Amino acid sequence: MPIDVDRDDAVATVTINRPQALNAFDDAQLRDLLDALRALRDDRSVRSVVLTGAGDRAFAAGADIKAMAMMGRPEALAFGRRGHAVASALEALPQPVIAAINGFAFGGGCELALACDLRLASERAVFAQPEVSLGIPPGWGGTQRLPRLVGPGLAADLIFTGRRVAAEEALRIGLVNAVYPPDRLLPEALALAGRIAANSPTALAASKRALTLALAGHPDAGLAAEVELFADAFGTPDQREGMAAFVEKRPPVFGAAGGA
Ligand code: CO8
Repeated sequence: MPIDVDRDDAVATVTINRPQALNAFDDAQLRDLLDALRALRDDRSVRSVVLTGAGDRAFAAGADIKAMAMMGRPEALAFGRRGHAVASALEALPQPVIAAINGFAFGGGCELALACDLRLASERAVFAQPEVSLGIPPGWGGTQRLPRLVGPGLAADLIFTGRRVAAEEALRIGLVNAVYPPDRLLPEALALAGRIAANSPTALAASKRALTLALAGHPDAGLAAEVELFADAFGTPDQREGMAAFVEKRPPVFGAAGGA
């Protein structure tokens, strides 16, 4: 399958599985990923998600250049919009998403990683937005999400030069949260996903929504939404259980998303 989904208790692992093309995305692959994300969104038993690439060379080497080479404007617009839909679906998932970047994250591959909530990298990971070397600008959100993560100056450097960023630099500039030896990457990503999954799914979804809004538009709108989302949590079973457990010095036991 071009996209594999595995489950381990409350953690889902989504694997981009086209290693013969270094997991580059054609339209079919994008559609499959979108379908997989929609299914995860509606599965309240999934509490965190890990996104990674098959094989040991690539997370995703971008959009499929061989397919793009044949496209005119209408096809490129549809393909660009599909990439946007996938990135937005990652961002809009109620569950936190961890990108486990095991190799090349180029172009659209880097842009999908940027749409995840957390990024863990293998020591072998390499990042780039090389689109300008192909005669196109970034098209799956890189111009918007990269400056928010690393700052506008560094984003301009990476996008205007297309240069490669090794894992060590990616950590230094805040492009990734942590770097691990290749064989530790997936276990560490799954362990982090498991720790996140132990928390209240309702509170995670509200936090994620508010964090997303923090980077959209003027901070006032995000702050106004944050206070509403914060207040909405009060009186829910998860809020009562989380706070009662603290007071009673025991681990909390949360229900499914929605606080049921
Ligand atoms: N598309 C299609 N096929 C690819 C891609 C790709 N992006 N990347 C690698 N492949 C294929 C190669 O063609 C090769 O296939 P084959 O064996 O059939 O020739 C196979 O994967 C292995 O690749 P290499 O032999 O090139 O492996 P190397 O180790 O020599 O090099 C690199 C690895 C450096 C990653 C190299 O493959 C490379 O530079 N790939 C292209 C990376 C790139 O430029 N990505 C950005 C693409 S543009 C983009 O993502 C824009 C997104 C927004 C689109 C908006 C649309 C409007």
